[in-house]
Amino acid sequence: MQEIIKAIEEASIEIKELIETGDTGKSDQENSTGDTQLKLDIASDIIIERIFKQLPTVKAIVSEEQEDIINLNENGEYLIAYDPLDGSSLVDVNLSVGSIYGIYKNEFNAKNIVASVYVVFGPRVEMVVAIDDVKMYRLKHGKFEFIQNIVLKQKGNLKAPGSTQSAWAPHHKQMVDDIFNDGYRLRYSGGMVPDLHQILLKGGGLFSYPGTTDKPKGKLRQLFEVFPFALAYEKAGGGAIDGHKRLLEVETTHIHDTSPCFFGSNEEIKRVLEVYKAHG
Ligand code: AHM
Ligand code: MG
Repeated sequence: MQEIIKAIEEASIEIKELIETGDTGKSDQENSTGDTQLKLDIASDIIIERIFKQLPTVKAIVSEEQEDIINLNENGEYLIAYDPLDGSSLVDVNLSVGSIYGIYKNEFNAKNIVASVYVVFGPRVEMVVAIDDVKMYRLKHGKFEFIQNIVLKQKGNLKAPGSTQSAWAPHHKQMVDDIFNDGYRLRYSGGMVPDLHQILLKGGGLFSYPGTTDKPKGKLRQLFEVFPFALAYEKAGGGAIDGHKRLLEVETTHIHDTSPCFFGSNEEIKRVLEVYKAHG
């Protein structure tokens, strides 16, 4: 596992340089979800793939930006699913973005996730590693230095409600409107890495990306985005659900499957379960 984390550090230093100096324009390619890829998506994907290909411990990799799994070493122990540059369309307006890595054993599915790592590229570069607990590191003078453990409070005060409001189910809209009249502040940038990082570091709240009328299974991808953050939130002492059950119990039938998702501290997650239970 340590060599995978070292490889992610190495990739992140290159991706930081790419973000700072690269072209933010569109490429002429689409990914498997039909999104037009930016040149930055493709370039960061190439960096990560090149670095992981050097590790004997990696059995296979799969990127959000590619259609299929790439098999590497038959005797490797780990499978890695990654989103090379989540929120890449925010780079041109200079908002924070991130990379997300889910590290699995045996098969790419929730019950086999053993670790996750995300890297926030903002005014600072920070890396968060969830294994048994959640540890944050910061890039200083070319090296990642341990800063702190991350532990969520039981109840927070931030809300980050994703997707298009006009497509929300009425009970979801009611929940977002109602239950947070309790001093909650809106903190949604449209980049899940910085949005979820903020909730983790500021002690708690709720991030939601629900199923909607146009996308009943939401937008965020299970293997690359949802399961890695589900592990981080659970290991930080909070929760991660699809509205009804733990995200880490959700089945995956295809590598690019998506899932509605809610990440938060325990009080907020309890409230989502109550609201969604009452509405089937
Ligand atoms: P991407 O993988 O194409 O960058 O999209 C993922 C991003 C997440 O970071 C963010 O939470 C979400 O899309 C925002 O979507 P929306 O604008 O619908 O709220
Ligand atoms: Mg993404």
